[in-house]
Amino acid sequence: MAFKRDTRKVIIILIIAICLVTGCEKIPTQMITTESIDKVAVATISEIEGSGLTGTATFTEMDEGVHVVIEIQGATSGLHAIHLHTGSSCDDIGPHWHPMEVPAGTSGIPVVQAVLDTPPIGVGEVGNITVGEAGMGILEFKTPFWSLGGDPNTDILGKLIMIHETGDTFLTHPHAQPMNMQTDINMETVQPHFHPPGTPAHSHTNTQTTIPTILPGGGAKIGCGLITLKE
Ligand SMILES: [Cu+2]
Repeated sequence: MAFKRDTRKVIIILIIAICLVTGCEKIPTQMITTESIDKVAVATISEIEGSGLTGTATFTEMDEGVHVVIEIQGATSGLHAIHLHTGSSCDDIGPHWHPMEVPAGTSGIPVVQAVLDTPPIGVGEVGNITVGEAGMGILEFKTPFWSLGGDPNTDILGKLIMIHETGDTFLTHPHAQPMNMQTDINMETVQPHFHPPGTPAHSHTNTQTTIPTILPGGGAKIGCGLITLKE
């Protein structure tokens, strides 16, 4: 009998302990589920014409804008321009996304550098990503100029994220005009350089035959991904 009573005591203590533990677990679970969950969009970036580039982009909507992480692999080291295009798929890229109708020839800065007081040249002019020797690059920033499903002038859902073979100057809008290789090779030096007094006259023509590290528009397109809401 004494043994049975002891066993009962142990069982009751066990039940109380389990209830206590379960109860403790329930409190934080309920707190988490009542918190608002961030809206997240993603894009899987695939190569264009055998470039070998792959990557992912994640866009998390927060109170003050969208937090962005873009990761690419298999690219040449150096700068690569990133834009948002308006096409329906990576087979139908379309022009740069410029909902604000920025007048052609406007100077400015890309989205990565822009803050509320200093808006970007266009909401589709994202910025340059830096790729290291291993062919990998990460660009992380937060912007108040984008939303996930908000105002059409800020909504990045359904846009195409485009990676280019060189960096972009982001100096004038628009950059979307097509450039053939001959134009690229013979184009003027695109990075402004300082002329101290007494500098002898010299040509600004870029005569190099390799692809420059930075071009207006970023040269050929090498990677593309469609931005969609994460389920
Ligand atoms: Cu582009």
